[in-house]
Amino acid sequence: MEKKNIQAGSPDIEHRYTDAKKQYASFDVDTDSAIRMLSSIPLSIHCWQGDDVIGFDGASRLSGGILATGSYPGRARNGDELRQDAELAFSLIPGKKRFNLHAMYAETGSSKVDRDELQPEHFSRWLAWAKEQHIGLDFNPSFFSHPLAESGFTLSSPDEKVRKFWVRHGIACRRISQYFADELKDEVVNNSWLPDGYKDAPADRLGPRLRLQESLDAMYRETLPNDRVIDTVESKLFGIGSESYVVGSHEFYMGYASKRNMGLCLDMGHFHPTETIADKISSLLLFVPQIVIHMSRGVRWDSDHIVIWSEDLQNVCNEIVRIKAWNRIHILLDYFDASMNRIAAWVIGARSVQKALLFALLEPIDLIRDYEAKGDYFRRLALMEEAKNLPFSSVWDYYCLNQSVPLGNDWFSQVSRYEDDVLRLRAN
Ligand code: RNT
Ligand code: ZN
Repeated sequence: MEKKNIQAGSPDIEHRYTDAKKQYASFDVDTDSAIRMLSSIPLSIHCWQGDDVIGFDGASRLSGGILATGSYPGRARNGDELRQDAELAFSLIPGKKRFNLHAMYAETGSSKVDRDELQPEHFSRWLAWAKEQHIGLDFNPSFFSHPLAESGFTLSSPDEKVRKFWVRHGIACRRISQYFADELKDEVVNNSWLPDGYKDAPADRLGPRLRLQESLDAMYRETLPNDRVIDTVESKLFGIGSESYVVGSHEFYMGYASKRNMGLCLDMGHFHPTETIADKISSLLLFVPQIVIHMSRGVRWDSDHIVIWSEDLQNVCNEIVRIKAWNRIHILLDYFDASMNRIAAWVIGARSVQKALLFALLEPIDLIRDYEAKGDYFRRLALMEEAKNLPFSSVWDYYCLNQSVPLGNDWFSQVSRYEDDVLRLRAN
């Protein structure tokens, strides 16, 4: 892939960086160490933005109460296309990257393999690619877009056969995650989200939750050989078709994860619209070993819009950075927009998260905390506001330059060229 010569304006960028460095230093902030830190924080990029969450196992539409709206041309239709698209996105995103797969992205060749029979070998191409790209992998069982999820219930189904099928799927996925972890000698987040719930008011809220608890216990019973697989469970408030009741609610999984000492996934779109997950992290870290954050953006509802550098995102990143529990918090993207170029969607979201993390790393937190400790609340607030006026963009540009990714909007033309040369030729 041809890269634009980003070195062209570099003397100016270095000059601006030197100035910025001085300004930040006057607030006791070390920009060099912020950049170093940022380049070491892994960001897990979700495969499903590339194909509108369809997968490769024959589903023609997305089910489970989530929705990718839009019909922009160029959706990836197989593993090779998805990998090729992701590679372009990687080249435009600074920092340390991982790739987050769903079970329905298995590559089973000409044989039809149902989800409860998936084996590590069905992901060998993904693994080989991850090795070649020097990236880590994360994984998810897929409890939707499948005939046995059509009733709206999977692990909590009243039908024992259905429950057992999905338990077997969950077990198969943990083993696939273990295979990735062993092969890559790296941690792998194995996150379970399921759509189970009722459209209308249920008469029995307890029964499905008891069944879900039992199924999860069966799914996680097997002790894996080491602790490289990070099992996490993801709650949700409502979905399309499960507006009145979701079995795996926040309380359900918060309780389950803390009781079973396993990880919890917080999706930014899965709470009441004015509720933010920023305030939850410090509490939950006291009770669960690992937290996964699904970076997403709800517009009026859990709409999974592309992540932008919003105040909400900034608050979450501030918390992550302030807490410094780097080995216990994992940052993953989760959104899907089919109304625009999907590679650009990846790049916009990932770069926004990187910006918010950098902004958090550049916060004059020591000074702010001193004011807080002294009860000097006007200085605390005033400094937080003043920090917004520091020359962030000079540090960001310098970081992009160091990471050999395009600066500013220099990446637009690469995406457009790829759209013309590759995406437009795909029949949708
Ligand atoms: C759905 C959850 C879940 C999915 C992905 C595809 O509301 O957020 O994380 O988006 O697993
Ligand atoms: Zn999610």
